[in-house]
Amino acid sequence: MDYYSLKMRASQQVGEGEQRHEQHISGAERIVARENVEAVCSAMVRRAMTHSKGDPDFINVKIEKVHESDIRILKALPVTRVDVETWQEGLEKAFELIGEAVGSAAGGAGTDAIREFANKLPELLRKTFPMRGAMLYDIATGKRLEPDQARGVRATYMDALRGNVVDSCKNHFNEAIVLATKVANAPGIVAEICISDDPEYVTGYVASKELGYVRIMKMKEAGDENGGRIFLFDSRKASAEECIDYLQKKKVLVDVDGRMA
Ligand code: WAQ
Ligand code: MG
Repeated sequence: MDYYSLKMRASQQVGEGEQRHEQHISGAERIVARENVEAVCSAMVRRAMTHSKGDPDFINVKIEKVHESDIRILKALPVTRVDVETWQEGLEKAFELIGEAVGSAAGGAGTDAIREFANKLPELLRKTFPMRGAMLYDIATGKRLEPDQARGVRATYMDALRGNVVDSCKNHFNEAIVLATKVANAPGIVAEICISDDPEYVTGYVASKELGYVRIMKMKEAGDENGGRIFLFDSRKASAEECIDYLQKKKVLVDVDGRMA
């Protein structure tokens, strides 16, 4: 069977004079069967045209054929949830889980090294707030590996296997479980931490092959428009090029098997 990748991005011109620039409004991507290309395409255009962030001046839709033999099918990470009273508690829990994942990836590195890394996490996370993609952080050297640090690395070419065909309304969890599953299976990836940049969406997650997908129900204050992602990577396990190539180019369908909301 033939599949097609569809990608949409929409933007608007904002500001005056020299300040005038393009602002991102909406984006989406899917991998669907041939017979669904048209319907999914028009749903994407509708999503762009009705977005609360503004009326687009520019919409780009890219449709590419994907050979079935180039698609890797992955089983979705198992999902668990952690309920917390406050966002501060949630953030602390997330840092703790990431610290443990990094510690065990580093072959049970000394607790001091893990504590030192955990202390750096809040600052690293803040640095991701203005980025469109994720930070790729090497736990072996403490260095950032994104070729463009202002933009970050974006995971792309992924969708849910047997996903809802026309789904124009964004569901945070559904999109995140697909992305997190692709990322957790990337060469050298040890763990991921994510906070949405949607001001009203306070649930975030940490994920890895070992942890699975751990939803943390509050990770920021409601109304806060800051969010970001860090992909924690171990350069002793794979090369950065190999990892980035997989994240940006490899086509992945995630078998979500009843996990979708
Ligand atoms: N690749 C890499 N980084 C990305 C990508 C991508 N494809 N898409 C977004 N990011 C980065 C970017 O810096 C955003 O600012 C940040 O992640 C957050 O993205 O179980 O909605 O799309 O209910 O706002 C979590 C769901 C939802 C938790 C996360 O992220 C749950 C979400 P957003
Ligand atoms: Mg967002």
